[in-house]
Amino acid sequence: MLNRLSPQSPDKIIGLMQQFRADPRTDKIDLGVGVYRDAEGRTPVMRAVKAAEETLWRTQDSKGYVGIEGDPAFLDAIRTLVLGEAVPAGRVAAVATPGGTGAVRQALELVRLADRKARVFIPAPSWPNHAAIVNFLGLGEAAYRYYDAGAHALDISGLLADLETTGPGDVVILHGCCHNPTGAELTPADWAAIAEILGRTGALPLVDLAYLGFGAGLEADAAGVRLLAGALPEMLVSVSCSKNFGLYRERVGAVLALTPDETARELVRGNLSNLNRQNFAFPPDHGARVVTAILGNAELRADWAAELETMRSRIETLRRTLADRLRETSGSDRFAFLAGQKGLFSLIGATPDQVAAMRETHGVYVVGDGRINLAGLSETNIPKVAEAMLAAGL
Ligand code: HCI
Repeated sequence: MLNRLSPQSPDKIIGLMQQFRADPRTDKIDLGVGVYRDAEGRTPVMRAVKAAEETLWRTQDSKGYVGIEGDPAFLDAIRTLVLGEAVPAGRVAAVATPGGTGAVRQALELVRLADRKARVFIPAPSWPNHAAIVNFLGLGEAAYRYYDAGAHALDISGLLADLETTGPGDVVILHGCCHNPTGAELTPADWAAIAEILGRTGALPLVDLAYLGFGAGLEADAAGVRLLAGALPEMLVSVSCSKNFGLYRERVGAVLALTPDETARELVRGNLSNLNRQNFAFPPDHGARVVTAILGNAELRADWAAELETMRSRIETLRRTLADRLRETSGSDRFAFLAGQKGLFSLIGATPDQVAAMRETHGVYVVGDGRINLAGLSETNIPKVAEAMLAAGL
């Protein structure tokens, strides 16, 4: 039986992570997988997480099952964190999922339950798992223009023109903030234009929110998804707590589904609940409980927000420092775009050969499409990264 399987191509980002680990060079630099790193190159457990875990360890007296949909207090906390007061709670169905990937998967399975022929519009480019999951589920895949690689900037006119072609059977994946892999952000005016088009065409937005707080700050990063929520009858949101709570391996995520009214909400909730039951029954609870404890306690919440802000501003500083270094060493302004983009990622415009040269000659690991994780930079390694980029011919 099992010999009938066909080989699968591994995820490029995870493959690169393994290749980096196997590289014996001590001066290697990892700009691959999207995890936050501090100045020492560590992905720390956040202070508020440690404090909440300590309390949880002391007070938790059972590891018995929670509900199929996850802890209602967690779902309430996530709904408020993401949507604020944009819509009444009675319009939102929610389930906890194993991480943001689990949330994207459950959201797209929900779409398939509603319409097996649904077509999913994915920004070009996007996080590779979007297309992978869409294809795995047998949904239709379509691309919309997002990024002008030559200009290193958002292609807003292309994006709006392509979304005009959507219709009621379509889903549009949008990155809530910190676009992966480009770092090119939508302005509030762009979000308003998108809301207007989707309101007219009837396409359903699926907002992937994996980096809330890493772009312009917690409130500003939620502005786009809140604007859509206020303008449209329906929306799906996949939420990840991996990066902004540093809870990667605990797998903390949720799907929020905005519906027109409470009757529709119950229908959607029942379907999301059934999908959880089919796929894994009870979602992971430890990390979700830590998030709930932090968001529900004023002191922990303030400390978490402060640490997140330190992480966010460190990424901004690294962006500026790399752009400055490249300006000095290349004598040109062609890398200025790095300073203005947001979140962990930018595309440096490298060809696959240039990516290979950076890795082989300098031990600088960049994803094959030329994506760098800015958080992998440090004051000390930036000169070497800039040198590797220019030596590779960028
Ligand atoms: C990323 O690097 O884009 C985010 C981390 C990730 C990568 C591949 C699968 C799941 C998550």
